[in-house]
Amino acid sequence: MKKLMSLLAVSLLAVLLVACGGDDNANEGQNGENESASEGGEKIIRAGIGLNQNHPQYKGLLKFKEIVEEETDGEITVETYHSGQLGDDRTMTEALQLGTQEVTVPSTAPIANFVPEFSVFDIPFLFPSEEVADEVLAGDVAQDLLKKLEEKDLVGLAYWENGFRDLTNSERPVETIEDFDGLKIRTMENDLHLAAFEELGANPTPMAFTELFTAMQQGTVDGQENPYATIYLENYFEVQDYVSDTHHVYSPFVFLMSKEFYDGLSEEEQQIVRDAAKEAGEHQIKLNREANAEYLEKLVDEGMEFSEISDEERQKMVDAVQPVIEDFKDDIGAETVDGIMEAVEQAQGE
Ligand code: TK8
Repeated sequence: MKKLMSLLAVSLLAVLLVACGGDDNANEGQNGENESASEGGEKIIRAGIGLNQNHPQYKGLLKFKEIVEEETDGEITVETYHSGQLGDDRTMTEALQLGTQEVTVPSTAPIANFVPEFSVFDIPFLFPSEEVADEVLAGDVAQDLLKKLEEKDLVGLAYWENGFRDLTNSERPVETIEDFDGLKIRTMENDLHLAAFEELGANPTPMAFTELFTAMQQGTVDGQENPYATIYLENYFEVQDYVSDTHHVYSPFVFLMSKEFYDGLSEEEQQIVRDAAKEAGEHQIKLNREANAEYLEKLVDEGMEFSEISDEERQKMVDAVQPVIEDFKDDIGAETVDGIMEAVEQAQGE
């Protein structure tokens, strides 16, 4: 019922936006009627993300725009929107399903609300390194997961990178598992994330990314977890005092396209957007890794206190969250969990 209500709300919002011309980019066809972006003449891709214009994710979107407009000689135009201008991850993903938006690039965690198997990437401490993550995401199990999106009117064109997630808070340094005790931590809207932070002793709250800064500013939550690039570029150092290198989850992004729009493209155009999403993803991942490497130092320069998690303490966290993996294995799908775990072992072994 809740899902139906939110879909109805999104549909009403979409109708209102288009009806009152809320966006001067509305796709007016020749006869002034609104039509889906891939019908009629010029095709328009409305590409929206939650992070701001300084983040490597937006630079990846600009790269996608550059490639697609060049390769199609302007037949396809890409409009880029950042900072949640078109809504939060779940709202934008629903807009793709409705055909009122064409591209968004959420973390895999909120995608799990549409395709539960994607929660496999939320298993804490799954990936030991970026290199192993690269290998596994390029492998059959992860690539097959993208195909499952089509059952939900979505096309997954490529994996991009959000990165290793680290904890910040405004209450105390977090160096041991005991330090999590009672901390009000915002998590992404994903049941596995929620359960994992409960096992660590925190008091987690699921929340859309667009509400996070205000919630920290008002003290509704004590802390959050995201890669250093997001923590720095979203200015979380203004409302958070402590940062710890928990590295508890590696989050991929998925470059999503509306299936309605994708199916309306010619075969050549479909290949162009696929290739562009992959090439722009390589560019985004390179920028993201450069950013994450330098931004911890900048966070300390901005006055945050950094706490390093020892191997011994991290092992206690790994042990504490093990029951969550068993609890969620059926929800995710045992075949997917076992397949990804085997892929990780294989990538580590090489
Ligand atoms: C941005 C989000 C963000 C994610 C989160 O739209 O929600 O904390 O890590 O990157 O997708």
